[in-house]
Amino acid sequence: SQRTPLIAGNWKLNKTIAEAEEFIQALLPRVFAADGVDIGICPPFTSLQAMVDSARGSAVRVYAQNMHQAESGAYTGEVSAAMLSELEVQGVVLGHSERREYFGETDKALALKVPAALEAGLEPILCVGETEEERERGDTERKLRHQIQEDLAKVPEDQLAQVVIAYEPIWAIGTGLTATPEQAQEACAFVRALVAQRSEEAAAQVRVLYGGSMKPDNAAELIALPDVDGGLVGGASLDPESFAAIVEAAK
Ligand code: G2H
Repeated sequence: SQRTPLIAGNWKLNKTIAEAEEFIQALLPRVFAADGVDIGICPPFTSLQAMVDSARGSAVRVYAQNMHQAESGAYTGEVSAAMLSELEVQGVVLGHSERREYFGETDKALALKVPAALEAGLEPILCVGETEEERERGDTERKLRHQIQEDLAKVPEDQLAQVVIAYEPIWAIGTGLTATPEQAQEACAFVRALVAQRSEEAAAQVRVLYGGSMKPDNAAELIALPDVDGGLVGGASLDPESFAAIVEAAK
């Protein structure tokens, strides 16, 4: 396709600055010649500056894992889009299922976060996905439709293509269970069709990633699917060798 695949490593609550430095020094020589694939790492806030500095001049881009929708104000513990953009990060993960589940992240907040990120020049990686219960009830499409419609409602049509959407079935996250290629393709195609309801042009350009126990041994098959444009990788992104192997699988 005309879409460049993106492999983004979501470190979650892992790695001190020293550990992040060790990782990036081991990763850079392994992805030196990674043509045709975009590479992202998503460290905790504390390592963002160090990773931006260490990755400068390389193919590796840095993403934050969350941000607040407000420009400033009395929101203890939060950071704004402008603060991230000042660090020269590429973008920000928004609406990860762990944030939705453990930190009360709502579609209402996401509807403000996604445009706030875009306005600050950040590339949002918006995560969507169904629970095991929802899949068993046959509610996968209903859930995806709800999340995509709500979370992207305030994004202007001409900016939709700049959003990356990560489809992450919650039952596959950190469980070792991976969606079958059929399930991943079906859901990612459905996500793209939802974007097409707003803009056909954006749907052709928007990158849809698969996330949920992506590993070096299943990555190639998933990334080769017609509507899967890369992966959001958790556990397997913590080790430079396995992360580089997934990048290699996306070439
Ligand atoms: C889903 C994924 C990364 P893992 O959370 O976002 O994690 O690959 O460990 O399932």
